[in-house]
Amino acid sequence: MIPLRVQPDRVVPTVCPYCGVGCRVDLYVKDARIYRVMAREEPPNHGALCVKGRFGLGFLHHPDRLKTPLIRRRKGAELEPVSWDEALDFAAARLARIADASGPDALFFVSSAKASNEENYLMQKLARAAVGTHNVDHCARLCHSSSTAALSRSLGSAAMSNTLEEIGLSDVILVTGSNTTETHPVVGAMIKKAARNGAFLIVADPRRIGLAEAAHLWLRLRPGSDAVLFGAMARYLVESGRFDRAFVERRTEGFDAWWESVRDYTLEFAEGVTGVPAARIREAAERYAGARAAAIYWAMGITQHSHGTDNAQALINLALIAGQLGKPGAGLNPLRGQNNVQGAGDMGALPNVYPGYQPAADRQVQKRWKALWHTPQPETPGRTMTEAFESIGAKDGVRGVYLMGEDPITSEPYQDHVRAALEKLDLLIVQDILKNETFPYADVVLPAASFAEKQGTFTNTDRRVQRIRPVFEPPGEARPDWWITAQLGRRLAARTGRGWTEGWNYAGPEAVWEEIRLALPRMFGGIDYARLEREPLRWPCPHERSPGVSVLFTDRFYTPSGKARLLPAVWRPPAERPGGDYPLVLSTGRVLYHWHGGTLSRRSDLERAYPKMKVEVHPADAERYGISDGEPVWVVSRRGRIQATAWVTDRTPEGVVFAPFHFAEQPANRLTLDAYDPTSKIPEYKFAAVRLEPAGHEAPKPAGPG
Ligand SMILES: Nc1nc2c(c(=O)[nH]1)N[C@H]1C(S)=C(S)[C@@H](COP(=O)(O)OP(=O)(O)OC[C@H]3O[C@@H](n4cnc5c(=O)[nH]c(N)nc54)[C@H](O)[C@@H]3O)O[C@H]1N2
Ligand SMILES: Nc1nc2c(c(=O)[nH]1)N[C@H]1C(S)=C(S)[C@@H](COP(=O)(O)OP(=O)(O)OC[C@H]3O[C@@H](n4cnc5c(=O)[nH]c(N)nc54)[C@H](O)[C@@H]3O)O[C@H]1N2
Ligand code: SF4
Ligand SMILES: [Mo]
Repeated sequence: MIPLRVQPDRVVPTVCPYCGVGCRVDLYVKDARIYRVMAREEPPNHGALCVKGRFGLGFLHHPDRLKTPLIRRRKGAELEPVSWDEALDFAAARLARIADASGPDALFFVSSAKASNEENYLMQKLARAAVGTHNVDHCARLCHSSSTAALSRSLGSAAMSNTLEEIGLSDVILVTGSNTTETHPVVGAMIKKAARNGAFLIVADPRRIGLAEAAHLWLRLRPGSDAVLFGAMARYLVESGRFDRAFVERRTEGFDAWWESVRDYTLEFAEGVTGVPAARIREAAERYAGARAAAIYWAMGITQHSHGTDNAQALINLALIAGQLGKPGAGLNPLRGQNNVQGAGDMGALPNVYPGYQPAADRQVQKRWKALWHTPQPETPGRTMTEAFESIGAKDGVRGVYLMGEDPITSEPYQDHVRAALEKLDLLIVQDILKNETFPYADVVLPAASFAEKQGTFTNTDRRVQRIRPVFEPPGEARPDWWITAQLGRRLAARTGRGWTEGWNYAGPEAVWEEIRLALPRMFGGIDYARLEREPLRWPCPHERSPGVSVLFTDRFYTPSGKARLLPAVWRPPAERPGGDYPLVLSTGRVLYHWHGGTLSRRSDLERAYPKMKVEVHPADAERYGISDGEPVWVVSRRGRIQATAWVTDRTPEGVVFAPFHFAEQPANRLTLDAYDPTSKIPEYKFAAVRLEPAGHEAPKPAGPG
């Protein structure tokens, strides 16, 4: 510990690397170590930070940082340290060998929402230009893919329609499926403040989360029943004449088919399915539609279901029916999770779109990218990440995976399946800053520089592009992701004959950004590094004098017709229902102090603040199954079991067990199932059938099929 009075060697302004709020921070550095993190007095955080930004950066100096390139020459051999040249040659040769033998679609590229815009751009360029496949994706597949699927088809743009600065302008705020005070804490605090200052706060969440305590109206719906809840609200508004008729007539299409889909969703029907009293659903609808400006914020409670796209669609339909779009303080606002998940999508790290969300299957679009990259383009869209993992081992399946900043062992559902799949791969490249849980499966390890060791840009949840800056040198031989991917790009371009090795000679991230600007002038034409040095800018920002657009859709939607599409959103039950030996519902998610599989947060001071995995069990269920508060308990599903400490609390509703997925030794994803939403391919992380058994007496029955 360095005392607080110490004189820093330097103070570096940058961006917190954890969540999509994108808080701006000053890092105080002494002897190449960060000893203090201070919030900057500017948007988006205005002097506020959460514990992760403040105390969570210890991972930068952890002994598990990767410092040397490693290769495994044969399956079964040990990983051995090699030079960069040897590692890159080896990786490129192995990638090319698979592409030659089985075609470019036998390779899959996982980009990273923790890496910069420039790095995501290069990863998808590698797949499309140097290899010749659209097989590229990132963690949004596991996250907001349901929101983006529904928003793009309905509105023509999937980003937040409004901005965090507008929270104070809303007179009603509806938050659903977002544990905001723990997962976007600075936004959670802004929403609480707005509620104290007169905004009416509606929270729809099964758990008594922090915002439920602060809400004026809490709708404690049953997990998985959202499409009925929001469908019934919209239906009631139309039926009672409280909807925005002018908005619906002028700015939307598809009313009739939508109306047909919610015909049965009366308030009474909704009460039966959701468990929320009809009068409360009615009040929520009236408040929301009656507001001058009402905003909806949502996250994983909506999206991570086998019917996540319908859930998100139900929210969109509600906003359109109530005319709560295209004005300050209103809007549809998916809170994006990772620091640069917005950017990873913007940069086209997705199998169905190029950068700027240009459709990958469109011949005209392909032609434009061919001209920019001087390389023929693959014609058919690629696989999603979840489909790619499912395909491993199958005849036409994926044989080689290049992972940048992603840890599938802890983050994908049904861990036993993921392990088996990774073992079947002919090639796994892991490019990461730390030894994560997937590291042992790697055939090539490429040590990356962290956010504090490189230049680049991140785009936060409200479309704000912000610069990061190097604080110190990367450890050992670690190099920035952009450098590594460009090195592989040049080698692959030479080997695969997909020409144009010059397209990989970048002087640095700024040169990559200039290529992005050139390709996407309407989104980023006005954003350059020099301007970003003075001010963060929001896209769309088409020219040098544009300050960037805050409120989207003020006069038109980004669909071909300019109108928003109301689309049917039908409720379907979850894939696996509780009953028999598995009578309870498992819901997985997050706690304030930890991050995903724990790779970052558990290698920092946060580990001391929250050292033990706790599962929330309702008192009635605890009584029924003989579970005591603070005692160990087995959580058992059809796929496996884990042991954790029981937290007996009515935070979680009766019949529902909540487990965080941050503890790799007790992986919640050993329990989850691989059921996916048919449109977005997102896994059903928020609903699986489990049972509880007190631990310590006897080992539970082994989990088997059925
Ligand atoms: N501390 C911390 N913060 C994070 C992260 C982290 O790992 N740790 N990860 C980041 C990332 S990538 C993301 S995507 C975000 C996620 O942010 P959140 O989505 O807020 O995180 P979850 O814990 O998954 O919370 C989901 C919420 O949905 C509720 N829920 C569960 N089932 C249902 C349902 O059927 N309907 C409704 N309406 N609600 C339901 C849960 O009770 C919970 O309140 O957080 C980001 N911020
Ligand atoms: N059961 C369950 N599972 C879930 C979820 C859930 O709610 N429940 N949520 C899902 C969601 S929303 C998400 S977003 C995913 C998250 O899943 P992942 O994206 O796999 O999770 P992270 O731990 O954030 O992994 C990021 C990796 O990036 C590395 N990294 C950090 N910075 C850099 C960098 O600059 N360069 C490189 N190369 N690597 C870097 C970290 O060391 C880490 O290994 O989990 C999903 N899984
Ligand atoms: S709210 Fe998000 S961006 Fe801000 S300090 Fe916390 S983790 Fe970092
Ligand atoms: Mo996420």
